[in-house]
Amino acid sequence: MTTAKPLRVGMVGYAFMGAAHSHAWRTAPRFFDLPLQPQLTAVAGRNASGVRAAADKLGWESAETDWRRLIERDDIDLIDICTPGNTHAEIAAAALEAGKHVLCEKPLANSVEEAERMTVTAEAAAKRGVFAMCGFSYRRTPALALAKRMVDEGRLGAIRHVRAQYLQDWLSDENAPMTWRLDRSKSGSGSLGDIGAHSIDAAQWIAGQKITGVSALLETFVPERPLAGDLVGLGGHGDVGQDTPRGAVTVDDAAIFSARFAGGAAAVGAVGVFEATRYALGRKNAMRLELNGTKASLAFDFEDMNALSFYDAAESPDAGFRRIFVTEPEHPYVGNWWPTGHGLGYEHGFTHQVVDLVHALAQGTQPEPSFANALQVQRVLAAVEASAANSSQWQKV
Ligand code: SOE
Repeated sequence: MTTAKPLRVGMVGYAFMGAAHSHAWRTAPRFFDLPLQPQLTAVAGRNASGVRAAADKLGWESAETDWRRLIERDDIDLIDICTPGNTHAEIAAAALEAGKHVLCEKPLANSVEEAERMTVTAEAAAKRGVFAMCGFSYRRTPALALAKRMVDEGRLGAIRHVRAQYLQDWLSDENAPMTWRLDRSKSGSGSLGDIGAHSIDAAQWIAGQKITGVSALLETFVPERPLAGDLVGLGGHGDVGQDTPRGAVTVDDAAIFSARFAGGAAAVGAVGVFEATRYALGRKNAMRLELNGTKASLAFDFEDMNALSFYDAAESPDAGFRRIFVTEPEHPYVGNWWPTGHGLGYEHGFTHQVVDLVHALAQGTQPEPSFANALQVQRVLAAVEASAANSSQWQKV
């Protein structure tokens, strides 16, 4: 039995992200020694039977049909926001003002203006010891955390190129149904904010440099989609016929941009290319990142997420890229799991996110990525949209 003080969590939303977060809250204290003991106190969702069933399935002690109840309850210390982007700003502000910590899914908001307000609120709350963090969970994939460590140790030298792709294919079928992810009023943008945001955050974090300007294009390949119930938001194909009514897709299907970076130790910043799409047939969740430095290169593909490819120019040139199997106990997060070679999965990133968040909260320090970090990503998203709307003209961030 742990003697750690409880951290009582209230989660809003219970679909794909809600399930991933629930798993993380349940699992983190079983594999990591945590200074606070997470408790799955309550989950909120609008549909009474749906949220009750989710509470039972995902392990929550109680269910509420209005997120405001979570804020009112004095047995909740942290609000975990797993809902579409259009709801983030209101929920986060209410929680922080009520003295509750916040974990908010990415992208932080649906506009820079909202993200700015959220950041102001979060920075004021932090002065009172109440903290907010944004859920860019890929930072906690061991291979990407190792990449960050290697860049910080100077093993790549100065970073010249950043090559980032996030490729999925679940929209390739033009009869895949409409989902909230394709409705700008709910999601803010399409591939760009949903998956491109992960690439932007990971690239900047690992390279230790910030994007200063972009030239972009966006495309929507399928402008209308069948309105045929999709619960998880990832397309599941229902019964779609010629008569099925169709709804307008109001977001980008694909986003492509080039970027300049600055900051860090390098005199000349890196240049980058980014691509995010849900139409890359055969690529299911290929979140790829390659960095070329003056001394070495690193490459990662989430479809082979336990590995990192490393080329060191100091080794013999014909050694080529070597594969680091990121399953050794000295690799980030890995030592708390299985014996060498057994590998981790998608859900572990969320568990590690909880671990890092809980440690920061116990120490009274700002967890990262902060809302300010996520606001900066939001500014890049906005610059990409502005450039694309203006014939790819260079747009400063
Ligand atoms: C859906 O496109 C999605 O689940 C994103 O919303 C997640 O953030 C990413 O991890 C995988 O793809």
